[in-house]
Amino acid sequence: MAKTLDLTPPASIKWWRDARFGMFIHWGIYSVPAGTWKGKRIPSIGEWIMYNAKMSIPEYAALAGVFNPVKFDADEWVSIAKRAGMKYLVITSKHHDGFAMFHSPSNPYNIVDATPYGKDLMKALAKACRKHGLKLCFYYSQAQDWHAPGGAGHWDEVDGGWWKPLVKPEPFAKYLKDKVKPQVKELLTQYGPVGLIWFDTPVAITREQSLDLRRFVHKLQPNCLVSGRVGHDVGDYGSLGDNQIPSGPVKGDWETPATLNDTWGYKSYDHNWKSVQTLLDLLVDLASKGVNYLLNVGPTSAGIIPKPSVSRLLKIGEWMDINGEAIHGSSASPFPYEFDWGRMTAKGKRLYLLLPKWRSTLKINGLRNKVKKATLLADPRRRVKVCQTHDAATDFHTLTLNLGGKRAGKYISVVALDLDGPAKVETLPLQQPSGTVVLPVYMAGLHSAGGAPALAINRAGLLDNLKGPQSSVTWDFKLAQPGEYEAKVVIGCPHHGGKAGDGQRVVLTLGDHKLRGVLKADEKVEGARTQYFPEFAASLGRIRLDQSGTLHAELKAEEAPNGLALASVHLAPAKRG
Ligand code: H79
Repeated sequence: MAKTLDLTPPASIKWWRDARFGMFIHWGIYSVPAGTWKGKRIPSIGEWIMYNAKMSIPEYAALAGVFNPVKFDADEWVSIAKRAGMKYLVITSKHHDGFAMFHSPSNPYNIVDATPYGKDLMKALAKACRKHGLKLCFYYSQAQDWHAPGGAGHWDEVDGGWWKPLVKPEPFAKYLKDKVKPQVKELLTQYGPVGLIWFDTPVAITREQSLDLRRFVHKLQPNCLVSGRVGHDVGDYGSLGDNQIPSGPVKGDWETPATLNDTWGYKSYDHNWKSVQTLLDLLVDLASKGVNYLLNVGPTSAGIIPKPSVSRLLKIGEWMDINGEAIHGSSASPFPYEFDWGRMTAKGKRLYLLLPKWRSTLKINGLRNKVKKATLLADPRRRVKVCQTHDAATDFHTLTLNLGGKRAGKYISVVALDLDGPAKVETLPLQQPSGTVVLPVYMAGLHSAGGAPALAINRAGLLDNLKGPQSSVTWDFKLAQPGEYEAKVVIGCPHHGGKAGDGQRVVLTLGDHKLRGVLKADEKVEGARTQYFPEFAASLGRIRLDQSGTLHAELKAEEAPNGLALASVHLAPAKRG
């Protein structure tokens, strides 16, 4: 009988959990064309230029002949990451183009043997990481390799499209044996301790091959973690989609790789930089959900991290100097939903309230602990008045903080709450002090009957497949104020772009009342989280809720042949008139 597979991560994962914030570096010979080929700007992400411009192997390989990053300074790169409050650094050792950015004795298509630069800069980077106390980690594209025979997407097969069957099992196995394993071994033996190997795009790799790679890494360096994209969910932690921000807390260990502009590898004309505010909003949002933020820079072919990236990272660092304790070593918010005023993280008996917009009074419902003290991290001497009440009829605990009129700190102000013990919170969705009620689908009961497919919440917290009247999602939630409410359904998109669910007929039951409607998803949900995975709010109209206390809600898709990607149901006090 087969032994049950033990997928417990090494104990070393503790450093990764505590880190919360890391630097991704996409650097390769694609930084030479920097997004332009034969005078044309090639759309989409820069490190994909070989594929997107349909370059031949000799054409692309010639770029190595001019790759000479004389301005590269390992110490400076690592210092920038450190200043930003990043605790690990993941650099592309080999991307899908197949070119090794390290010295690879097993394969001559590498920086030492094929470029005029001729030096193994990973050695310098390893040294700088040790000096500054960051974990050195390597990205390695284990399945896609457009250069090596047998690799997924090898250019002979490109014209067929790489989403079509792209690998022949035997040449792929040979490629794993002859290129991937020797190179992974080099990465794990030439540079001292490696924090993790960031495998990516596990197209066409079998489960056995993913497991074999995992074992191979752990055998060479038992403390080295293996990223979720090794394939088949056998990594030491999970990887969300590129730039994907979950809508709620995720169980287990997860990370989101993300861009500072819209590319990973350097493109000379991508100036769509996110603001410092947006970057901090994302960092804080992810931390509040227990997710690591791996934020990318794409250095130029000269070896320079673009100035707009550096200036943003340094500003993040200034914020971290004051507020880093709310991020490093923190865990997800004990509340299972997002707040409308900001985000929360936790550490032992401390809660951190992270406010992007200042408010002189902050109210929070559902905290059952006694708050012993509240402190503003940016102004520790300011007195924050704390008031806690309990309404016996509705069993609502309300905490009121008087923060004062003057904003403390920049970008996101942080209040630390010291509790009488580990946080104890109400687990049902609660009406918020603002009057709104959010019913996230990841907190719902999921029901399917009559042979309908079982409903499932995806890793980003959305329900992808609500369709047909036999399936429903239900919630119990607590309301403090009876009254007239405006109901909205928030829908997401399972894939980039599009609106999943627009035009479909749903029915929302709240207590004895029903609201029927066809979703018209024309209100875009604003915010940093939805830039790459948009969400839309569709109004269902008004509904009366006559009683306070615990209420029941149910949503069904009466006619949704294509399925509905559901994020949440929102109730907001209806405006009079
Ligand atoms: O390394 C970065 C990306 O290159 C890599 N993951 C992050 C961390 C990645 N590999 N594949 N993908 C992301 C999915 C890419 C899809 C696309 Fe395309 C590439 C969209 C546009 C270019 C392939 C070519 C699909 C459409 C055209």
